Amino acid sequence: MKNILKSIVAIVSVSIAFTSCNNGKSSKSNGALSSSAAEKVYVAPGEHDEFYAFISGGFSGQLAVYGLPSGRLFKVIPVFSQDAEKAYGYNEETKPLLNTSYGFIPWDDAHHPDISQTNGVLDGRWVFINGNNTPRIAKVDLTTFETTEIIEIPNSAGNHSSSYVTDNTEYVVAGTRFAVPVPQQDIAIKEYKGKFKGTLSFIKVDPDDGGMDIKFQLLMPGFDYDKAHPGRGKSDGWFFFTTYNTEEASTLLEVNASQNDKDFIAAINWRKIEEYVNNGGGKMMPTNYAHNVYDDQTHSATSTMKKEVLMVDPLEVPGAVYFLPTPKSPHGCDVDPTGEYIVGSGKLSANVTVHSFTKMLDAIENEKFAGEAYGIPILNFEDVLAGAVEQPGLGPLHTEFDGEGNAYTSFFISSEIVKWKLGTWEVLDRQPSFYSIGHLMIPGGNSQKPFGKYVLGMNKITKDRYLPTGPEVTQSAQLYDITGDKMQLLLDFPTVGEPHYAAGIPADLIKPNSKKIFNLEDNNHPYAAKTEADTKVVRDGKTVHVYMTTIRSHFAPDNIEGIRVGDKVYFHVTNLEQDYDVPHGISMIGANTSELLIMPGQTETFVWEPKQVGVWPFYCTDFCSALHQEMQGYVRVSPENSSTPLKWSLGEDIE
Ligand code: K7E
Ligand code: CUA
Repeated sequence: MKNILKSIVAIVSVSIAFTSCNNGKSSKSNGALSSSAAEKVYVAPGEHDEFYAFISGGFSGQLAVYGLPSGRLFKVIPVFSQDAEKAYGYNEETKPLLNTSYGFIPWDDAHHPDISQTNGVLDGRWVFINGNNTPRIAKVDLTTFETTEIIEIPNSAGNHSSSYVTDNTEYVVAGTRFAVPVPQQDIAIKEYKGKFKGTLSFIKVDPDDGGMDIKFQLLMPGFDYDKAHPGRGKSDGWFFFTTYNTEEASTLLEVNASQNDKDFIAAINWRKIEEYVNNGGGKMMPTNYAHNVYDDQTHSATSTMKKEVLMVDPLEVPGAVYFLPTPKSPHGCDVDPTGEYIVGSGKLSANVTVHSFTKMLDAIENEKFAGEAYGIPILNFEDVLAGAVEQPGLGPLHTEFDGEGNAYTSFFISSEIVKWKLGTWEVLDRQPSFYSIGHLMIPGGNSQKPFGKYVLGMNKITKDRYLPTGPEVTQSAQLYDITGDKMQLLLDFPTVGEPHYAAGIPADLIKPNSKKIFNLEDNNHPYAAKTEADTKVVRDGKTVHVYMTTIRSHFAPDNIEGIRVGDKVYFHVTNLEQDYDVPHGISMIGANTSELLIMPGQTETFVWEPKQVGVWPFYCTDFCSALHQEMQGYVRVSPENSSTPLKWSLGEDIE
């Protein structure tokens, strides 16, 4: 009797232990693993992370730079949105980067960063990222971590299937999410079917300086082009785009665009089209788009409006465009490192569909067609299918690869990452994500050479994982170790904006090239003052140009008189420092713009329009030395009709 009682007590206490363990699963059971997990993400003070991760900021419009495995945030690179911290989009030099055919657009929705590649391997030169809302692609230079080019995409709307690069960064692509009239025109929305078109843009990248230029646009049927991935290795020369709304509905898409059993992955033989175009194919079409380029020598951007684009009708290039039927509104379109498998994640499908590139070529050669759409051949589903991962989870979105023959797919609805095997399609492991994962990223995981080691999940919801901060709680990323058979959750860390895709790369591929200063000698800014002797103030009617310098710990000049109400005063400030990590800032009372933050050797400009008579101070905003607080000056503003002479000084009184 006593023994029976003892066993019952034992069973009950064991089950209590289990219950409490399960209840705390979201955080506390991971806490139980914390000592080994903590070790794996611990980067000691002063040590560097092994990887950079560039995580898109979604509706913040920016690109944030983190270290992995620590999850530490290093920098938010302003791309599509103004950033007062760095004066991006506020100073005169960077404003032209945000110019578009709609005028100055200081915001966008940034989703998919992709690092440049050479021979299908990340080369760490640039990272490209798309702006969804006002279609654009930006390029960030990975020596300066600054946005150096933005090209607008005409005839496009909701630039979502973008900005992925080919094996040798020959092209970066931009596919339209929304079909629109091309060219734009005033027609009834119900005319959608047949009249609205979808363009896929191929932007040529200069192999030396990364300069972008739209080579051609492909005028496709009016579907929604969602995601894209270039062929790799054996399938290099092709590009794949998922589509939804092949129903061509224009209202209540949640119902009307979910009718077809299968939508398509569009397979584009871009090399064939390039050849056609190089031989004079395609038609120039009038349009209007901005091409904005930042020059490291003048430290200034210029914006050029382009007036035409080369449009290609797919029917004019036989053998270049095919449709692969893919179940139920596919979102992610991912190609494995060998280039053989094209994974289409049908959001409403029970399975993850995988197409075979080899079978696709065979089906094309043997004309195994199931029909056509607007004259474009539809390949027979069974003839291109490699296999399917059966019921792996709910709401598959995106897939990355570890280079060891495994794929990792994110499932939004069932909120998990599922690891499965290419070729056998068997599920090997699944780990929950907290909560509702969107994209995931393995460093190099969309190239021919993934670096494995970690998968980073980027989640839409965090609920109870962090300290609450009012109704808006942080978005977040989660890092998993993938070196073993089973994934292991290591770390949660908050992210900037809403993360969509990210690009990761070994730090060694970027670190040695990171710029420390800008050479003052090479500064060709038209308003640079390269020594204090060159500083001056020049009046031209109501416009005044101040050629100013900074060095620890003063401005030259620091006293200016003879400015009048109604003037437009340009402060062109050159930082004379030539030491690493010594920026200076400047801000002026009442200026309708941000401060400047000027890197060593750089010149930046802000405009001040004084409204009131008086003596007005300016100061350095960046704590630059022990005497930073002394780094200040005055501007005397006189009435509009005053005859106070224009004078300036440093270290002496203005007489
Ligand atoms: Cu799936 Cu814009 Cu790539 Cu977000 S998209 S998750
Ligand atoms: Cu210069 Cu503070």
